[in-house]
Amino acid sequence: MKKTDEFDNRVEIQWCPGCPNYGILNALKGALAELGKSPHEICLVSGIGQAAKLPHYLKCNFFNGLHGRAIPVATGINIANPDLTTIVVTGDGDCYGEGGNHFIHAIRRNPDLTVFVHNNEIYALTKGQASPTTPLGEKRRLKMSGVEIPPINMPAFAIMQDCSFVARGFAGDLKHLQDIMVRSIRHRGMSYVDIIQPCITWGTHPVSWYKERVRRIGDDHNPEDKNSALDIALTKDGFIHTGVLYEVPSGNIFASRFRKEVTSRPLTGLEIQSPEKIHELLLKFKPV
Ligand SMILES: Cc1ncc(C[n+]2csc(CCOP(=O)(O)OP(=O)(O)O)c2C)c(N)n1
Ligand SMILES: [Mg+2]
Repeated sequence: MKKTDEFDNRVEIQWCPGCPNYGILNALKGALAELGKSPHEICLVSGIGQAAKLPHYLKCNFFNGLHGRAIPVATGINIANPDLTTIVVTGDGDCYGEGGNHFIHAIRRNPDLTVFVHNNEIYALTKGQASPTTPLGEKRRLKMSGVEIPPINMPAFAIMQDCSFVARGFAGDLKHLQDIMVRSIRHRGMSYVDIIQPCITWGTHPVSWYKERVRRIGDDHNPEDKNSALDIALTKDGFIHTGVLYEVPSGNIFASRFRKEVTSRPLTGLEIQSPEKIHELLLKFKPV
């Protein structure tokens, strides 16, 4: 059995045939296998959307919660059990729109999480409405005269706010994406990868349009150089630059600060004082 097969889940996939999300799923399986991880060591967390369905298709622990709310749940999981590799899988709408507030403040808190954003520049699950990354002027059913406000550049924002790992990947360059995923999961502290994922049903451009414009960042870029990382993230030369934009050693992790203030050990390391009381409590939730 191949190491990646360990992560196969026998669930019927609901994405459109040919969706680049399949490639992202395979890259993630490849990255986890490359890191030597087993399914029980991973916890995937997601909200709502096409991207957020990914945890259903991978065999490991997962929590699928409310729209935009994956990051706070994942932060709690990381505090309770820091031994789990906790990965948030989210979309541009879920993470930058509904969950934007959580994302911004997670960067400041610095939990030990990896956040993969499938950025298809629209709300795909709900049939193509404009999201925070839809280009200016783009006409949509609910934006008949075109989107009138500019898209958010979240990688640039994250670099500016000192998120210690910021990268951009492309679902049409899977080997490169897998390498980025491996590096981001290895990184201690909050790591964030914006993944260009052309939507073949509701998107503005076909995959070929992106293939012509995606450029890997050259080896001469030093990811510790914040100004140069910002320069690349802000460049408007018609190309989409992929690779690790910014990577610096992470500061204080949220879970360790939390433990100093609240408890000396993670919840999974605490002894259960009265198991009978927990049993009593659980009985209250038993269906009648
Ligand atoms: C609180 C709330 N608001 C709105 C919705 C409807 N809704 C479901 S998915 C979605 C958009 C998802 O977009 P994105 O995160 O970009 O994922 P994609 O489907 O594009 O992968 C919306 C608006 C919802 N489920 N819950
Ligand atoms: Mg989307």
